[in-house]
Amino acid sequence: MHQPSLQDCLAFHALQLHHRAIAGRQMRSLFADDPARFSRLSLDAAGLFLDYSKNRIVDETITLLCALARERGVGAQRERMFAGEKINTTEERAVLHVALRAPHAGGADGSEVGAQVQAVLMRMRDFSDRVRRGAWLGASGKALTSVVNIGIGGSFLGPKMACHALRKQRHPGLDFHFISNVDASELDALLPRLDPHTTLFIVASKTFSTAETMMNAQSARAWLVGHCGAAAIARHFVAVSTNREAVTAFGIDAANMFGFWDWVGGRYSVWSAVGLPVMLAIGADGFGQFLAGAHAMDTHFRTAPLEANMPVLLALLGIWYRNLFGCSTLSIAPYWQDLQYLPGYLQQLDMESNGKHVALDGSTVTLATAPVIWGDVGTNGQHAYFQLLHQGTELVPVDFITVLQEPKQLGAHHKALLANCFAQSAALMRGRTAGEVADELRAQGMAADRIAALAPHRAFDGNRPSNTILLPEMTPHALGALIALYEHKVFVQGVVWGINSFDQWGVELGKALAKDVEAALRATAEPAAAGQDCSTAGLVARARASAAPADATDPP
Ligand code: G6Q
Repeated sequence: MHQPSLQDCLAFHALQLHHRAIAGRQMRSLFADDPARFSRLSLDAAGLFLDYSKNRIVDETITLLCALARERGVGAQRERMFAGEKINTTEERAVLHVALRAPHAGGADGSEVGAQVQAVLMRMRDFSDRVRRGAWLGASGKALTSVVNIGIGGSFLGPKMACHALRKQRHPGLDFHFISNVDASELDALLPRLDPHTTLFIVASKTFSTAETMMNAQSARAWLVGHCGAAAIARHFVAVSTNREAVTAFGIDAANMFGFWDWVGGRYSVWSAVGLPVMLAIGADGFGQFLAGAHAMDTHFRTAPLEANMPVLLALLGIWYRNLFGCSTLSIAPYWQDLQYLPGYLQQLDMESNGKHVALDGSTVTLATAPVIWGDVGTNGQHAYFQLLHQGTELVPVDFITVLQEPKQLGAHHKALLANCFAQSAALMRGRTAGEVADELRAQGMAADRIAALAPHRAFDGNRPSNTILLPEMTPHALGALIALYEHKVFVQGVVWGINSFDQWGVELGKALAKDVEAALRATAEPAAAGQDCSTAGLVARARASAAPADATDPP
């Protein structure tokens, strides 16, 4: 299917002209001229509030951006996704994470998908209720108290982020751990702190073949069997996967496996059985609220006009900065400590989905696609990299995300947190002119020559854009809506860029090469360096020279 390149779109040309006309406008004066700017350039959806008034836009910008979305077929592609068409063309798969959160009465496409989803949810509910009530007993008859999720990438980032974000609503008798890295130090640090008689391992892997997960799962199994015997596996190991055969070959009974389907992409899978740790943490009803929040955002995304559609607006603003201003990164700044894993989660969601340079028809794209996504919680970032955001040579748009409701404990901190969040976006937008700096220093009695020397350093250009997203409370519903907001944002950008947001061939090459390198590292005889560049062969040789002799715990 050939689609004209983005650069050749009429709407894109119009945007380029518009950009030339308004890129120099100062947001400071746009605000001064228009007291209604905030109420016009903000909206509520699915319980979330978005303020996008601190962007370098005028009303016409939104009109032109929406025209671009129309010309690129965003509405039609959105319907194809909801209808379960195989829009992941390189893997010939449907993309139906929206069906995982569609209410009972059928899947998003009205087919048997909905019934399958509900059946797994019922089994998850039954299992998590039993664990939470202390009715699912370990092999020695004790209730379980520790949950260890072993998985990586999409089988790790979502559950970890959500369990942490909803930390205050977690079951008090269960603690949660997430093991992903093949680096032994993670597991090695955790296992001695666990009681094998009260630990549940969830091996989460869509394919059940991911090297890191399998190695960690084998080591965890050996540890459990060493303490409790092989029969204990049935009470202490469950699997989340699409690969029943591999799960049973590993030694986990299919009765203890929670399935999902190839139409759920790894980075879109927290709504599926991959969310089992989240359900264990907050209960089945809480997990239902998490799904309901996402569904509310799905409904908004599917029905709201583009001009008042939160994910569409976020996506188009991202395109405005990426393709017209040339911004190469987007910073995510949650002002809420429990959202500390959100930037990492969104990094995968966005960069693995839209970090592509090949269009759907196989041609090379002619304009930039996904920006680099990065960030950390506020206020920590303010005391570190925010310097560059305020005064550096890069224009870095920021998404500020915070929660309005004051926590029960240490409530006074919350106002300080909100104040910092709102002040940062104001400072980025407004800046401070050299004249204002000079006035201030003069009032402090500073000499004129010193003022002249200092003013350029202490002035801020401002005009640096940001969005602010407010959650009323940190509830499962609000978190579900927030994640779905970003999922659909990424989808819309992928459609505008004309790429496939749902494959990830870019991670394959490294995986394949790692197998050869690992074989060379493990070989007892000197490995032939055939096919390896001299750098890789040299590094392997150095590692072999310093390797300890294999011990009994090393896998063969
Ligand atoms: C996500 C990616 C990737 C994947 C991991 C784990 O969209 O495909 O992050 O989730 O590689 O894969 P498994 O779940 O198959 O172990």
